[in-house]
Amino acid sequence: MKTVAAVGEAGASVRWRKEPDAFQKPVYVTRPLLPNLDNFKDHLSDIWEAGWLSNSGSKARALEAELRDRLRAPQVSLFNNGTIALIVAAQALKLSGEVITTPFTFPATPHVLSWNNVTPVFADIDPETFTLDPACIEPLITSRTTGILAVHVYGMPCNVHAIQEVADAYGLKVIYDGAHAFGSEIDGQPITNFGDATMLSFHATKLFHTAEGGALVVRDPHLHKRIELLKNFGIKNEFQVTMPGINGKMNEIQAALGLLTLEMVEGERRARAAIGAVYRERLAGISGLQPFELPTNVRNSQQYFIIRIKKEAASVDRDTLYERLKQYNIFARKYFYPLCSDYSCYRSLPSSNPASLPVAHQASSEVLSLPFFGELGVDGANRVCDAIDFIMGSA
Ligand code: T4K
Repeated sequence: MKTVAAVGEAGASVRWRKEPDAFQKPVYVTRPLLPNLDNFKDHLSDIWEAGWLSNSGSKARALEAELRDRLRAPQVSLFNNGTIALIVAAQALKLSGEVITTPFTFPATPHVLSWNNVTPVFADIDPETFTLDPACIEPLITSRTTGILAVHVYGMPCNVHAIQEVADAYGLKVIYDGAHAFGSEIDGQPITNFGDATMLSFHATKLFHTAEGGALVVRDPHLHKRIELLKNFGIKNEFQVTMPGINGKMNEIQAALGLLTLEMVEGERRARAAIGAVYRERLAGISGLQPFELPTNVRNSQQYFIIRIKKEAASVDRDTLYERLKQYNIFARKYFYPLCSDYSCYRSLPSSNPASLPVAHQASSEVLSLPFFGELGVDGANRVCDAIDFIMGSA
């Protein structure tokens, strides 16, 4: 640590503070779980021996069975990534016209609608949960509305009961983008139990991953059949193709990686919970800084650790903190800034008017995703806090 003079007001006594050392290697917002390489090689040997690399092979079937078990779901469809899974969900549910969604998300969410020739209609979010505000949905419903695409952002469950009520009242389909929500539960119920379909992402940046990958979980067996057809070109059998499907299949190498990372998930969840506890304790006293908290009836997916920096109360704003952390080799992320409604491809939509999305704009200007992965350890988390403390002047 270096000792430096703290910024003091004219005439005030100068405080001397220790500047924390920068990390030697870059610290990213996340790191993928990597199973023992020999164990992975064993799976590769099986795959080589079988000479079967894709198209619902034994590894993919085994992973599907494991996930059905874990998610307590009657059926799970694996995909090559979460975005294609969502595109297929929208196709399978025959969404058309307009679908109401959130602007506070990753680009994949509204893009999935565009790829289905559906216009995204952005509704504002709830100030506490940052998920689609059910009260903002109803005023946006028109004769063209066919569905709601809501996001369990950071694994925070949407208000599923209120959303279902609106959907039922207007005959709308509900799709949940649960890219961040693997392992989330509401009152002990798996998050995938709600809506018509839920997508999970198994991208390398997700706690449970298959390098690239994803899944759709639905409860209706007819819908499941349709999804299985759509993800395999619509092929019913060797001589019958019944619908214009796509190639959404997960391959055997992805599935083998998934079988191994699945065994590591609970340990990783515990390691992340310990890091979260350090962040919560150490950052609590910093003026203007609030950890984003989940309600007690929710099982945390442990996907991200988010802080909010309140401009009016903090000594530095979110953007300054984000930039200055880089000096310590810490690469936090602004998930999610900018809002999707501000992208050049969506800006001209009537629903993108910032005046109708005040909460989303506020959230997007305040959030910062901190490094959150088991390998960081409690010591690493403390060092991240030292840097934040120092930058924000409370050390
Ligand atoms: N819906 C929502 C709400 C989503 O958040 C996402 C994806 C999707 C849908 C689509 O699901 P997928 O089709 O991806 O299954 C990352 C992920 O690529 C993306 O999957 C994720 N959301 C998003 C929130 O995060 P970027 O653009 O931030 O990725 P990148 O490359 O900047 O990676 C972030 C950090 O992770 C890096 O700074 C370092 C670390 N990293 C990344 C990779 C790929 C590693 O350490 N190792 C790696 O292999 O989007």
